[in-house]
Amino acid sequence: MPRIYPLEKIRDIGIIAHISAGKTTTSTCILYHTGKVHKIGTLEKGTTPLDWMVQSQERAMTIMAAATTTYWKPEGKDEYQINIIDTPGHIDFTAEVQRSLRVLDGAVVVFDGGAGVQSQSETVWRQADQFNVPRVCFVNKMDKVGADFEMNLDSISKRLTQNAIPVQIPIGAEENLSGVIDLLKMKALKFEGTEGEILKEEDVPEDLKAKAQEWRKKLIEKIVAEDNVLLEKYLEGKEISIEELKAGLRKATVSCHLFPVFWGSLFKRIGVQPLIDAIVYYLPSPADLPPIKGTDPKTGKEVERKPEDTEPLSALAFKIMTDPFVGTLTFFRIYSGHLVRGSYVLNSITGEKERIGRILRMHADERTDLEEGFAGDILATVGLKNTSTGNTLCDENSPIVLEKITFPEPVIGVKIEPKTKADQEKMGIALKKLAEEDPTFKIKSDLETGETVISGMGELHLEIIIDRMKREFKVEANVGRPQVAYKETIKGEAEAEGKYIKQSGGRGQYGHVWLRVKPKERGQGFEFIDEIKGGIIPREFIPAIEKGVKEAMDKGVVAGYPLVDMEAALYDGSFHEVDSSEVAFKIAGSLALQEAAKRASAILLEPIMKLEVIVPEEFFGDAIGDLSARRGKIEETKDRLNLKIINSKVPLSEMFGYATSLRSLTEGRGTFTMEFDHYEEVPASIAKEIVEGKRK
Ligand SMILES: Nc1nc2c(ncn2[C@@H]2O[C@H](COP(=O)(O)OP(=O)(O)OP(=O)(O)O)[C@@H](O)[C@H]2O)c(=O)[nH]1
Ligand SMILES: [Mg+2]
Repeated sequence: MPRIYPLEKIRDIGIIAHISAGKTTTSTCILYHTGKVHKIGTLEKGTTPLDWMVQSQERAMTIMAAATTTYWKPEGKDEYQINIIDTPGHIDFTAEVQRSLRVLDGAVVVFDGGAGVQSQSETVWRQADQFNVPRVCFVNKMDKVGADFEMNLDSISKRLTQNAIPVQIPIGAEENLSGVIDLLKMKALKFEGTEGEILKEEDVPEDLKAKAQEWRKKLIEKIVAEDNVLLEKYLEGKEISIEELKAGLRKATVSCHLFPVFWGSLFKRIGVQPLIDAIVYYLPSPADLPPIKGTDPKTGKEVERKPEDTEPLSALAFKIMTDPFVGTLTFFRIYSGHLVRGSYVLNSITGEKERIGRILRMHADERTDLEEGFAGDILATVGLKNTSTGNTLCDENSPIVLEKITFPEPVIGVKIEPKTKADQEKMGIALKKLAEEDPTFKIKSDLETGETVISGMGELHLEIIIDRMKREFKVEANVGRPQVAYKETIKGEAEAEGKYIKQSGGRGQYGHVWLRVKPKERGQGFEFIDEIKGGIIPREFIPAIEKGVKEAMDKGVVAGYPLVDMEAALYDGSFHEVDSSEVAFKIAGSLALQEAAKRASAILLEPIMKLEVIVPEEFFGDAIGDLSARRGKIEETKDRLNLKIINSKVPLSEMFGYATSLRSLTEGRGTFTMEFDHYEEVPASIAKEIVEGKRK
């Protein structure tokens, strides 16, 4: 069966933004106007099919990204297929944004028009930069008090890019917002009917003519500057048609040189249809992108796949989800080739073959079975046994490994303890399933103490995991207080010997090694270097030594936190013909590492968070004072209307309970967002308290 929509008529896009900017509302309005859903709902949170998780509905926020597909026919064009992923804004779920951006070709960045660029909009913008994802901007909530055209543009150009360019200007603002002016057509657009479904084109209002002309000129100048043919025409004073301008803007947007800006208010149902047109007009189709690069797992050489159905299959599994009804769902994006139901594909990371029993097109938590999938499709399948997030699925005759997805490390943990013996077993299974879904969720069980610590991106992240464990897996557990995921590292270089020798009658034990440790840069991880020459230690014992070293690193030497960012070189030692064993060398490796790390001035590291606090002016002093008491370093303060915005860096350990404290400090009017920034050395006096167990 051939494909229905040619590649040029497909869009794979994500909706990204700061928390609560209106991403899910944007997605829902798009689904409404394209006929995929039949009501927008009250716009109250928790009523859209996209936020289907109970945890989402209760907390009124998106937690998991939702994939859906819809169709749109712009005026005078054929119908297009738009695959949309609505992402969460809360930073605890940043992995959902990260993996979505990895497989999407374009994004709509939604802004809260009353607030300008907010901190997490900046974060997702940088994430999109990293993946080179073309974007259009949608400034929503232009009905809100303080919503202002210039303020928003100014904030975009200061915080994100100088290359954002309005393609519309709003008509009025705040409660007087009544539509937008299309600067290419030079027409006023009005949205009538209960859901804004009746789109009317009118003349540009007299009082906005000059402003519209001025911005049209800026828009045209930006577009022609990106295209030599258009530039020549422009300089010669020749007429450039709207179609030519659109084509020019499309090219510049696809190459991330320009970012078109649209305006509206979903609350007033203003601006949706032109935004859907913009997705089609300006964001890339899979055919606009360069071939995807990967490596041949056999030769390690770089290989490419063109986005065509006739190429060998290459697809990236970007998300795993446990569905109580169908089992494990694996979401994937097909980059090249096509996939038939019932066929086998190679997982080029595990080297195993997987059967594609079903091919599903997802609409949030609903699904439709398909017979085939094609290049450019975002689909799911069920029952894959051995495929995890970031694995490549491909044609076994033309294997390829696509670039993996990288995720941030957890910074916060809690101890959990099953309530009963029955819970204990179920808890193990539940945690394993949840960790398969979520690469930013980690489990650590200490065999000696029997303790389990789960760690993640923030308090909310762990709260959701524990809630899902209870509801979906029926596991009851006692949960400890959140604790910081400290790490340890070394500041200097040192050498140390590790000896494990027991030779008193019968077969003894003999392991003896010398290690040299050196610090590595932050984030560089661990490296084991084998410098043994001439069989001073036989080859077969070296992996055991490395294992011993790694086990010791996991336990740490300062306060029981894992050692990171260092190298350990094995450069000397000795062995005994009869008494040497893997076990003895493992213990020797572990002893040597512990001693070497202690000699190399081991220290504690703590996560430092980037914090943005917004408070009414009158609470500014108190908020600053409170941050200083929390060891915060203020980096910048700004004014917006009668609000103060404070940007700072604060250790995570000082931030527990901050929400409550800010609320009482500001009579409930302060807000904040926080995200992990980097690890830093814990000041000596505080490190001492942690080591002595005095600090909770
Ligand atoms: N005033 C006003 N409020 C709006 C508008 N659009 C959406 N909202 C409200 O903003 C809130 C957030 O909307 P959502 O669409 O859930 O935001 P989101 O970006 O998906 O939020 P997260 O997924 O939790 O990050 C809801 O209460 C909406 O009713 C608008 O145009 N004007
Ligand atoms: Mg949402």
